[in-house]
Amino acid sequence: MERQMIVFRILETKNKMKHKFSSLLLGFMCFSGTIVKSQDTTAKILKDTDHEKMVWFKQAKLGIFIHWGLYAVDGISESWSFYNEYLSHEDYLKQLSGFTAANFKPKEWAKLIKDSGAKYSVITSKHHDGFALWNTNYGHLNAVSHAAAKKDVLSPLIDALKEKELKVGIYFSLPDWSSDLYTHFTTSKRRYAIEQDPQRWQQYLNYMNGQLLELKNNYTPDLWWFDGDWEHPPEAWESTKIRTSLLKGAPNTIINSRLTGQGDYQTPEIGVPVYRPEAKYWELCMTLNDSWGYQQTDNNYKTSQQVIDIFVDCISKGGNLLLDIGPKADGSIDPIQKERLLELGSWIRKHHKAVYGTEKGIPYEHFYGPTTLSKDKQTLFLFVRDIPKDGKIVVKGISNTIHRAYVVGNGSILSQNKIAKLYWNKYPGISYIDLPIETIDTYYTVVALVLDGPIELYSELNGAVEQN
Ligand code: H79
Repeated sequence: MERQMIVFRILETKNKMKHKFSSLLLGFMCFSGTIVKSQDTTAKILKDTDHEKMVWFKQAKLGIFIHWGLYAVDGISESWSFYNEYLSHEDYLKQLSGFTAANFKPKEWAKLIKDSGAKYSVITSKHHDGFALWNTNYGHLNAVSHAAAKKDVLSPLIDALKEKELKVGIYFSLPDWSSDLYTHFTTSKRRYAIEQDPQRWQQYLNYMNGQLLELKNNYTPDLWWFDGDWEHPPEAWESTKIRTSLLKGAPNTIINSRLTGQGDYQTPEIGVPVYRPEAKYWELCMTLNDSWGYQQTDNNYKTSQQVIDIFVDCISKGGNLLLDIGPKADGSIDPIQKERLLELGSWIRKHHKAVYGTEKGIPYEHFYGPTTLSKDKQTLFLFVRDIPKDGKIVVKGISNTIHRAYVVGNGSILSQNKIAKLYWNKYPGISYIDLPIETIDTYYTVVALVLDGPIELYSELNGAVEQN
């Protein structure tokens, strides 16, 4: 009869192997056309990322993504509407006269973001359509020269975010479908191929890098969020050069994975990871409805419960959520979007101990739901979505003594009892923790288990007595 106490790390390794197998399976199914894998979950990231600089990002858990651009005027899809030829480029640009920013209140935006519980925000300085929100010296397609706003709208927003002590991320599209120097124009129109006209491509790179340097020098962002790298290989973008130049004098800046692998963290989009991603650092970007920018026809908003479901899923798997809002062209924000952010914020405030600075939780075999762990791994946070029908929640295979169980943000101490525990061996038994109905939260009730030391999970295949 061989019994072993297996520490957390070993179990994690097992899970990784399971995940590798499922990735393989998924890869095969993709190939056979059965499943379309969500974008970018396997995007490579650099191995030599400096862990020190990632600390704030790892602890932050929530960021707010802002998609603001011309597309908010008519409420059409950002850049893709003309790229996919739903309307002409000329008609797309007519939105310039409607981008007024007349009711743009950057301090209110920053307050809303702060109140959502986010620790950082990422703003579209320029989407694939090439429309720049700042006063760029490169080209005329920007909020100052051509749009009705006639002002730089990026600077005041970044100032307001910094004032609220929020970290600042800049979204920048590598492709610029409006630039004559760029290869792609629409889905059916290419301007040229790089190998036919390398000089023209070099001119594009100069233009793009010029804008990047402006952004770097003006705003010293904490994070760069690239997009659209799939249109060219790393050598064409010269992405290693871009990384080097952006980190020069600013080595603590974080870069997402969409710089053809020259990034620090993985960037899955929309697809909430079913399995815990392998990457040490990752962030799911997600819309509130089905659109990134403001679209008045899209009312398919996720409920607050659903937003919090996704958030809890991310943090329990050790990642961040980058939740998107799409302000209107006048700079106002739709009341539903505000409401979702505030509701999330008040839930996070109540449960902040179980959120910020925590680590990914334990496998579902031990608890029927998402969990997180305190940094010292001595407190396990259980996220209870529903109302347990017998007023009890169940935890299995935890070898530690549970010193205390309490409801986070409420304070009630909970009673517990253990079954199936034999005094003469190490099988830890099954703990039932009483969760009175009065303590149930609207979204997730969080129960903290204070342990006698760093968590130890019992994962012996057999139970207490090995019979056969
Ligand atoms: O800004 C929002 C979107 O406009 C942008 N990213 C978020 C944050 C976005 N761009 N593209 N996508 C999202 C999905 C694109 C998928 C495709 Fe493809 C690009 C399909 C075909 C080309 C990915 C890359 C799949 C194949 C190549």
